[in-house]
Amino acid sequence: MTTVEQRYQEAKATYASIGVDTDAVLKQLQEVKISMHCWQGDDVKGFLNPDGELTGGIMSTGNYPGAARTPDELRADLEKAYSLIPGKHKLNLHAIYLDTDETVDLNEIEPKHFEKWVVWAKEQGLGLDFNPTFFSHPMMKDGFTLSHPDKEVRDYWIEHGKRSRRVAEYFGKELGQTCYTNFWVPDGFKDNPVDRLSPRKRLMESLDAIFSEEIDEAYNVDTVESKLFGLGAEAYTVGSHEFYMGYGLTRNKAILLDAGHFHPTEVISNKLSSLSLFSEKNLMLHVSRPVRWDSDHVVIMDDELQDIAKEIVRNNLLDKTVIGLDFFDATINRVAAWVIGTRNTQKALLKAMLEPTAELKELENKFDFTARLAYTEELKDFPYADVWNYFCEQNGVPVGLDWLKEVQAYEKEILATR
Ligand code: RNT
Ligand code: ZN
Repeated sequence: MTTVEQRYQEAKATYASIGVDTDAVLKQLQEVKISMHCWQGDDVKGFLNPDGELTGGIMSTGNYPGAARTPDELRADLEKAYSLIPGKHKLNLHAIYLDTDETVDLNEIEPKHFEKWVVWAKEQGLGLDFNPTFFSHPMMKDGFTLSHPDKEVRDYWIEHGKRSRRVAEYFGKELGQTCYTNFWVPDGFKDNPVDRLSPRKRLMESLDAIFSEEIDEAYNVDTVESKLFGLGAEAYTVGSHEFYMGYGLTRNKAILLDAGHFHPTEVISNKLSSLSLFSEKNLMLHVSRPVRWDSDHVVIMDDELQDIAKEIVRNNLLDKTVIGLDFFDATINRVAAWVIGTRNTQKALLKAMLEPTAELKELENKFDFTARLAYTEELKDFPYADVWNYFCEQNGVPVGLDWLKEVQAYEKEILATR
């Protein structure tokens, strides 16, 4: 027996003493797919513009060496990251990550421009999710895309949205897994608008036009992502939370909550239960970490990450929630960023699964708040890390910090030569 297994056996007994079956928990964790985002690998630049400038709507900071410059480099980096993450997952692609020798604009993309990604995903046993790209493009005029007052601008982006859904349908068909296609639109004003209504009406109509094409939901499910404010759109974002909650619920679209898109003390963990009652569709998350004005720091094991995981697990929402990641830090090794954020998300789910939820709910129903507090506090010291390490060992990925050595070697051998 390895030390890791020995420690697992002890942890198993400890958890059994409070009625938790760790073997069953590990089976459950094995089933959870995380939709890991491609854009951490190259600071959201993509391959549409050769110089990969971020020209509006989104920004990443930092210049750590080794960013992927081509689809092949990005895939190599992704393979490295996935090899250090337990389980089988999905990759979340953005339209600007097309892989083709043709010069195509966003309103011209077709499934064939993403064929290499599909071939690779099949090889790797990965599913694919998708995102139309409504930023970093000359047709984003005055900070607006789908809600721009000029119809020509809106039509350009409507066409991009329609084509994106066809790419997603192709992913779903080819890979035999539903592709979740997320619509995030940065449109907004830096300063206080006079008319808050018209841009929202235009956004609503543009989205309706995009979604007018029927696509089998076995292949593609659309999700809509809100935001409170962005860089250069501090006063007003067209696609606010209320906008997309209304839109999603009336159009039967999935609602995506990004952990970094709300007021500084507002949390998405407290929203999942309510939304799950009213949304017929699955919920989708962008697990992220807000820091002051930024919404996209690497996910760490903070209270909100654990609360998100608890809400999903305690309310039996694992089958109703698509867990995506969204962060991009260009000041650290990008493969490490993926590994840290993805493993943390899985670890938080594991911690939540290792709770005797039924017993805790019973205490609460008896209004025994003393025992509830005693349990939830003591549980924090239970040996979840021994269960996690065993999960990693069982999945053939490095235990504890060992993954870092592999990333450092990869940096020396590959990333440093870029
Ligand atoms: C930006 C949104 C959005 C993007 C990706 C790249 O604030 O969170 O999800 O991060 O589309
Ligand atoms: Zn997001």
